[in-house]
Amino acid sequence: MEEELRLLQIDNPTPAQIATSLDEIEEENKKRHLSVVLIGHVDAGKSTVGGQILFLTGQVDDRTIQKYEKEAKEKSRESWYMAYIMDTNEEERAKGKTVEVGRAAFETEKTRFTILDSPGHKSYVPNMISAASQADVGVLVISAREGEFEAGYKRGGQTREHTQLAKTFGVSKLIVVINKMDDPTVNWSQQRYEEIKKEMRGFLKRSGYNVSKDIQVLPISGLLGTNMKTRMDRGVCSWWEGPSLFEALDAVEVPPPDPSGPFRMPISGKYKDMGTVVMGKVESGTVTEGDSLLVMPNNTPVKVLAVYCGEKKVRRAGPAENLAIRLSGIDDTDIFFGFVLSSVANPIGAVTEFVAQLKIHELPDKFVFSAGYKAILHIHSIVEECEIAELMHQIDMETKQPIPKKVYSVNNGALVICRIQVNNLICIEKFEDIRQLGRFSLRTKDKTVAIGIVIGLPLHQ
Ligand SMILES: Nc1nc2c(ncn2[C@@H]2O[C@H](COP(=O)(O)OP(=O)(O)OP(=O)(O)O)[C@@H](O)[C@H]2O)c(=O)[nH]1
Ligand SMILES: *[C@@H]1O[C@H](CO)[C@@H](O)[C@H](O)[C@H]1NC(C)=O
Ligand SMILES: *[C@@H]1O[C@H](CO)[C@@H](O)[C@H](O)[C@H]1NC(C)=O
Ligand SMILES: [Mg+2]
Repeated sequence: MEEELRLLQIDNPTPAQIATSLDEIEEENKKRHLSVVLIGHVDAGKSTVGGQILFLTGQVDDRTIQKYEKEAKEKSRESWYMAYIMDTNEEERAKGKTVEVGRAAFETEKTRFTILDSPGHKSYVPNMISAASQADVGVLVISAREGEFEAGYKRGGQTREHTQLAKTFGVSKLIVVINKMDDPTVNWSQQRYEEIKKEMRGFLKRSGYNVSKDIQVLPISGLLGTNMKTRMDRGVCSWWEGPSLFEALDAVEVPPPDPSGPFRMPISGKYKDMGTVVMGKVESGTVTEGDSLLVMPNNTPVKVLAVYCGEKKVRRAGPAENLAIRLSGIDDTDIFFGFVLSSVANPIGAVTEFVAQLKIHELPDKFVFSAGYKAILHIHSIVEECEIAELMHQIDMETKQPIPKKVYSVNNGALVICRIQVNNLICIEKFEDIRQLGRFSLRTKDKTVAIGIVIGLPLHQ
């Protein structure tokens, strides 16, 4: 009976088999995916731009907008209703400031986008960095309103700090949107636009961007949605002949993720079900049913029995997919969160120390950052106690060059290179190799002390 069934399936594929082959076809035709982080000074309009994108792509209806208008008015924040689409918690709405990174998704002709709306306030810099280190492209939002550009751009303003941090944490392309062009102090003035553009281009060049290749500047109104989805209305602004924000985003060129890289999937969940099922997001490479892999750092050889992408069984899956993988060869009790499912030919290294570039954010009272400092390391799905073994040198934020003198301790705001040690073997990568496995935060008492990237690993372990 069973034999018969199997024969039947060859001639008449089951719905599951059809779905599997359709998935593979779909995989191949799929639009590229880009993550976009919105950065910039507090109140520049990041959440408004994010909310407007969702509105323009039909993801928020008029009734909801009216509800937000009413709620914003009740909180004496009339103009904040568009930002309310992204700022969803009570504190954010009451104060008109983003705290948590907001997420949203939309599509253009060639691209599926994930938007990460970061907070501009300086207290939340770690959240901004965490968003930036996940992004391919940055949209730097600048307010053209009288006094606001100046306030954001001066020392201590977040326009410069965010730009430099975005560059440090891997955002290689920037679209600079000069926002609030509709404001009565601006009235779509070309002179104001050019003034800001000139200043920004000089600064971006000094921060290490190639302004002709990596930077695009354009004027918008996030509040009114002007020059965002469709090109500029000539009745509103006669001098702008360039692209809209959506066009500019669609045209950004970034190297696609490499499906032929070494397979890496940090394990963030597991259960027992006809073998051991592990869950996680593929950060590099491709997995196919039947593959032999290693569970690291304990070097256990395993075999892939089945791959599930969401609810669907697939034969093969590549980078950025969230998967559940059924394995044979390992017991679920031998797997811990933070372990990495890895290729055999090119396995991920397991280390107890690494060299990092760190931005010190907020030290506990009366503490300085020096060798011997202890914190909790959070890197991909790993949570592990660590100690600073050595401060190597401090980096000048603007020039990105090491400061040529011995450093023993640093304070908040410093950018430093240091050596970090942990007690147990951990599997990580250099940030430049696989970003998501090479960026981390250091925390003490639930506060982010520093954010960093892995820049060096020991050669032999
Ligand atoms: N006139 C005008 N006002 C705008 C525009 N974009 C944003 N605003 C206003 O600027 C204020 C701040 O907007 P948000 O979107 O909350 O700014 P944000 O950059 O997200 O601020 P943080 O999350 O605190 O960093 C609100 O009052 C908005 O209505 C615009 O294009 N034109
Ligand atoms: C912008 O236009 C408004 C209304 O037309 C006017 O009241 C305001 O003075 C203008 N502002 C500038 C800077 O030209
Ligand atoms: C910037 O990019 C352009 C275009 O790719 C290139 O011709 C130019 O040499 C680059 N400039 C710098 C300073 O790298
Ligand atoms: Mg915001």
